[in-house]
Amino acid sequence: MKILTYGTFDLFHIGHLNLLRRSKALGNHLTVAISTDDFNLKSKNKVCAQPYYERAEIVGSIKYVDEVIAETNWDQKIKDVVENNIDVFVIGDDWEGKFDFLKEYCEVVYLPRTEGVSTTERKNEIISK
Ligand code: C2G
Repeated sequence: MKILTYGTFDLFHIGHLNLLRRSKALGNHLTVAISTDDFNLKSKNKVCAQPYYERAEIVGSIKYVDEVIAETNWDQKIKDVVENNIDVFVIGDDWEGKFDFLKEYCEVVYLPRTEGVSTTERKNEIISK
C-alpha cells in the first residue's frame, strides 16, 4: 500500500514525527510532499525558519519516509496520487474535509493532531525568552 502526505515540516517536532509514523503504519511505502519556500510564501503566507532543502533533508532521513517530493502548488494532488499509484492520502485533522475530493482517486485519512505542540508556538516561545 502506497501512502502520500503533504506538509511544511518547519522546525521538525514530535507532532510531525507522530504524523509520519502513523502514516507509514497505514501501508509500506510513504511519500512526503514538502512545501517549497516559494509555495509557503505565496500561498500560505508563511516564512519558514528552515529552507526547503533542509526540511526535505530532515524529513527524508526519518526512518518512516521512503521518498520526498516537492509541493509547489495546491492543484498537484490528483496528479501526484494518480502518477505515484497512491492508495491512501493522509494528513492531520486540522485539514478535516478539505481534501475529500481525492476520495475519487484513493482512500483519504485525517489523523488526529498531536496536542500541545506547533511550530508557531515554538517560534513564539523562543522569541519571548
Ligand atoms: N501535525 C500534527 N500535529 C501537530 C502539528 C502538525 O499531526 N501538533 C501534522 C499536520 O496536521 C500535518 C503535518 O503534521 O499533517 C505537517 O504539518 P505542517 O508542517 O503544519 O504542514 P501544513 O503547513 O499544514 O501543510 O497541502 C497541504 C499542506 O502542505 C499542509
